[in-house]
Amino acid sequence: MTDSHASRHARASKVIPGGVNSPVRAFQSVGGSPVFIRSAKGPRITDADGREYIDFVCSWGPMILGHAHPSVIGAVVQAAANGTSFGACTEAETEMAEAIRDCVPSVEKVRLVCSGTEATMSAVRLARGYTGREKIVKFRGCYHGHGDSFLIQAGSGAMTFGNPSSPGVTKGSAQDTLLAEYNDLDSVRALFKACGDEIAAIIVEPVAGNMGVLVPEKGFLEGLRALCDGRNTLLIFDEVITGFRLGLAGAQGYYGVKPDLTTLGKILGGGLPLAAYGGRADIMDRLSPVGPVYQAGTLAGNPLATAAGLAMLRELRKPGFYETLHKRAEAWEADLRRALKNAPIPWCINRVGSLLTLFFTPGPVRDYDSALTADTKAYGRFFHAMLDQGIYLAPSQFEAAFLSAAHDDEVMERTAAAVRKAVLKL
Ligand code: HOZ
Repeated sequence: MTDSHASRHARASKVIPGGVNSPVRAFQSVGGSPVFIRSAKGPRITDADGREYIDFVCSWGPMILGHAHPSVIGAVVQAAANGTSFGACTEAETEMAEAIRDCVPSVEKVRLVCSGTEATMSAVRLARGYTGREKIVKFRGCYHGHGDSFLIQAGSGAMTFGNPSSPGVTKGSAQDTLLAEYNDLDSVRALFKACGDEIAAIIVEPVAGNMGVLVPEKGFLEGLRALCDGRNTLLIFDEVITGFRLGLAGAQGYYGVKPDLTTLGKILGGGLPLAAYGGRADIMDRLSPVGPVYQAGTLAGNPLATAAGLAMLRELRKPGFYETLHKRAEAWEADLRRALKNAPIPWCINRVGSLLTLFFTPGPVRDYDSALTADTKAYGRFFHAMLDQGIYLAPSQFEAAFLSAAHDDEVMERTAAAVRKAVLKL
């Protein structure tokens, strides 16, 4: 099994840097060769050798219904038969924008784009255009895609590979990104004290999902809101992960804090490339062609992606969807805690809704520095012990595990049994 993946990876590496189209797919921090996937259905993925795994990566979040859900696939097939791209307006885009406005409390108007990175880059440009200011505040360990402004002390792959700040980002970009500590309002207050009238926006993952899952402490998000209010600084919630994951209203509904702008992606496109940024109408109307801030895209609002996303949202809007998913996630955490009881090394679990990270450190993990105390070597051993038993986890300590509605009792029992055995390899 490993040999064939190794040879596929060797072949890929001759033509693709590192053999991967996104660094988080490489197994560099856990060792071994990345698994090449052939197909997926429900909670399972099948590799190129025909071996099945229970999947807790779920394409890094989008597959909240499980893979190849019939409603989503049906919608894509039907849309494809009508043409794959027009570069012109469709009614489905309006339907999608209305659905987002109806679900997400802060959104009055919304623009569809193709990726989370595009959404965050565009939201920051808009915030700068709206406020006439240049600096943004981001939190160490938060990841907002690979736009220049965000690759400074970034989480996810940047953190996994130990290069949280990327070469290629100009000094100009770097100096306009101010760094604060997640869950530490004083660190934000200090930045406002130093240069508050230059700050266009604070951007934050309301639940950090890219240094592992970190829970916002009581008052943190409310405090950010209060700091922005009355200062001509916009609050941007990057809900690319949490949007439609913690509920239809995302983290802003879950915690009851309304940002000025919100970025969405992942679940929004049902597994196809669709993302969005939206917010107050007076801000969004600064966008071209109404206002002067430019942003565009040939494939923005693509008919296949929009059809997939609309089909996904129809399923999520069915009564009881999130209650059921969150109950299952509670049981998942309880299972894990039981299975890890006799682990020979310290661990802790952070979970919000169906997002969870098991950290190999005593914890609590509440910011970037405490996340970095995790034993990444132990995670690597755990990861491989699980993979050997047919459970596919993120190949990095600093990522979230995602649960889908397709993860049923049988799958959860198999997972708990695998954890009990993996613990012996720690
Ligand atoms: N947010 C995802 C990982 N934390 C991004 C996936 C990717 O970079 O490929």
